[in-house]
Amino acid sequence: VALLEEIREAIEREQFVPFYQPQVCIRTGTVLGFEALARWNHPEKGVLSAMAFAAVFANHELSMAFGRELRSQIFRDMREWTRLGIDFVRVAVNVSSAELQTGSFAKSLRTEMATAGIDSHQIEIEITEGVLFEQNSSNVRANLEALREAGVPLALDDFGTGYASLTHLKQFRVNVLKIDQSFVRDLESNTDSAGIVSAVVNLGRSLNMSVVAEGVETQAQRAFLLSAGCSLGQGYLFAKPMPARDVVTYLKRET
Ligand code: G
Ligand code: G
Ligand code: MN
Ligand code: NA
Repeated sequence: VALLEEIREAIEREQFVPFYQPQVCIRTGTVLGFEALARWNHPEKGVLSAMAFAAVFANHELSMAFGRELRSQIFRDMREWTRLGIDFVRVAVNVSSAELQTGSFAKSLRTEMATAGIDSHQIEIEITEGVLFEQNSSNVRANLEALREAGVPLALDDFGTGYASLTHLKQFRVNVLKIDQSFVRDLESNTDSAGIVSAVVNLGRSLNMSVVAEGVETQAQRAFLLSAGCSLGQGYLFAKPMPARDVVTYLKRET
């Protein structure tokens, strides 16, 4: 309860900020987009990652307030990049299960986007497999359906670690599969992981979905992914998540 109270205050004080991690073309290194990852700019403890405030994602009311506040900053950053003439393609935004279970989520998101002047093709909603099995699944379904109708792409995070079946991929019309970093991590030492990665890449290709490999840290992993036909990668090999002010310099260095 003390932590939730602290988080509530931190939202009001705008202590939560988005960091951005590039998603790149594995072959050429071209930046095609970013994933926004929340960080807590804690006045005493410094910059904290999501583990320190995961409690927020289990609380429906706080989760909505948190998401709204974070997206307002993300959309502001995106507008600024556009103003500077930067082609960033799109930003993937993580959405919690609590948000998707809230009936008003899709409508609220569309209002935020309209207010900020953000088009549906400029963002992507990232959800974890577990979301597809939530208790309040009728709200989840309705929200995902409304977002699909609005043209907002859907990415399935941590793919392969949960229970999502091929039927779910079809039913929820997932656009992007993100291969969990646990499979990428031991690509070189574990033939099962290598097999799983190859299979997911082929699955994505057959179903006309993009596939993003997460947690790419070494050139050897990159080479394997390239030979497996995986087109997109994200990980420390390319760049760590960075604050908005570093994105512009990073993109200038890239070109
Ligand atoms: O960057 P980090 O290791 O802290 O991220 C861990 C996890 O926290 C991510 O995989 C993601 O699921 C979650 N996360 C990070 N930022 C956000 C956010 O803004 N909203 C939601 N719902 N989850 C986030
Ligand atoms: O949303 P998701 O759970 O996928 O969040 C990804 C998490 O993984 C973030 O916390 C991010 O900081 C972290 N991350 C991103 N790239 C790498 C990487 O190359 N190696 C490791 N170990 N973690 C990474
Ligand atoms: Mn994610
Ligand atoms: Na992930």
